Amino acid sequence: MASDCLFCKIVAGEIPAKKVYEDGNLLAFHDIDPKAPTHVLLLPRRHINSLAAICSEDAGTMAELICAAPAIAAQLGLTNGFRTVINTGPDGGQTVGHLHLHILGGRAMRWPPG
Ligand code: D5M
Repeated sequence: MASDCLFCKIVAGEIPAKKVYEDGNLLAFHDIDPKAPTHVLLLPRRHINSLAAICSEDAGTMAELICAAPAIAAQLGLTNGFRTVINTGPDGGQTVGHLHLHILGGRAMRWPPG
């Protein structure tokens, strides 16, 4: 756990979140500032700063993350599709330094993103 990490504090139960999925390695909860009717964040419990920080040892975790996303989207009723986003670094729009996958749905998404 990174002591100054918001999402590590959510993982530890120190900050509340509306959880939608959890297993031994992953946690998903509703985004506090949703950008779509459904907006969930899926993350590894273990602290990884960002996609730019992953290494080969994280391959299994990343596979679990990607595999869990469609199952969570289905659980949330996103039968007509969904958007997944990983913001990385300042120019990528990352504001919380704990790797997370956004799952957005419930409306048609536009392209390109802003
Ligand atoms: O996404 C970080 C996201 O984290 C952003 O959409 C808001 C969300 N957020 C921030 N604080 C909380 C809490 N406490 N609960 C739930 N969601 C939260 P990024 O890609 O880093 O910009």
